[in-house]
Amino acid sequence: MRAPGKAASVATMSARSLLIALPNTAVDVFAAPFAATSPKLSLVVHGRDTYALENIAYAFSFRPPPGLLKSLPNLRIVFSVGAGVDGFLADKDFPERVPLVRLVDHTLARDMTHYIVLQTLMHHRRQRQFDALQRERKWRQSFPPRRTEDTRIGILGLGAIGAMAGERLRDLDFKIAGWSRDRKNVRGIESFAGDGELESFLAQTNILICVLPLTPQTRGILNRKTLALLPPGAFVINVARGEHVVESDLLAMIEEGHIAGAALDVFAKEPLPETSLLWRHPNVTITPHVAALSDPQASAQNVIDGIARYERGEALINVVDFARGY
Ligand code: OXD
Repeated sequence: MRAPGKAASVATMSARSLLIALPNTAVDVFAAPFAATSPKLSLVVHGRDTYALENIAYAFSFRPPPGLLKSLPNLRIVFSVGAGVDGFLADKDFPERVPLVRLVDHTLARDMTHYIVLQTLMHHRRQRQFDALQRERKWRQSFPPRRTEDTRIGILGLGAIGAMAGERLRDLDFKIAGWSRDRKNVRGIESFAGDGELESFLAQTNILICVLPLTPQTRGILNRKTLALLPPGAFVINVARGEHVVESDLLAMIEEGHIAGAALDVFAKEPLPETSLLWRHPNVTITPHVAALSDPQASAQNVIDGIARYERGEALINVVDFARGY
């Protein structure tokens, strides 16, 4: 069998080829580390190389074209370039017999934490308001200070990223709580768990940070009903997926004054359409899905380590549980 495609070259075949299925702009940067660290692994690029479907043992992707993975009869492992795996779960034909390994990486959690701390402090220290005053050359010290000890930060999702961000913000003296599916034990972070505790978690949160995986249970979790549970003046930071937020509800609640504003790195539709009202809202900070970019070296190493484990007959780590969706 031959894969359809532009077929610019015929890659060297081997029964253990790694198929890279990424947008053209990302291929070179994510393929380069393999040549340096694992020169014997034969790489083929979907849409560029012609390859025999049966020769592909491993795949490396983020949002694979639907049905592509199913067409690979000897596929052994699928590796995600990034932390979020919703792009794979969206493929109804994902071959569930094949383990999907996600990226759990210190640099990713650290960079995400930088973004979260940055946006938290920008809001907490009213930096946007001072920026506006600077533009008008106005010296005004009258904004009432916010007391750090009285500011409660709530983190939706207490995995590797949520826990690291929570720990750093805890060390800055904020009061931190986290909400997750199962109860978590992180020093100095109050743990709320399950649907039954979402309401009390939200009711005490002044700055809400979303780092949840996108699953059918978490899609649209921030909507008019849940946002209304936040205390008046709450601020929302979303670094997870745009689909966690019902954008029109968030915008309406900012307009109504119940929500003070938001810092958003992810959107239901990306790139965010020019017509979106979010772009111009003075209380909304927008970044183009850059809170943390997967480090190509770390992502390639995750693949190389996973393949080595598999070939030594060892259990894989960070395998996605399809029932939970992460
Ligand atoms: C990720 C992302 O999930 O880049 O890694 O959004």
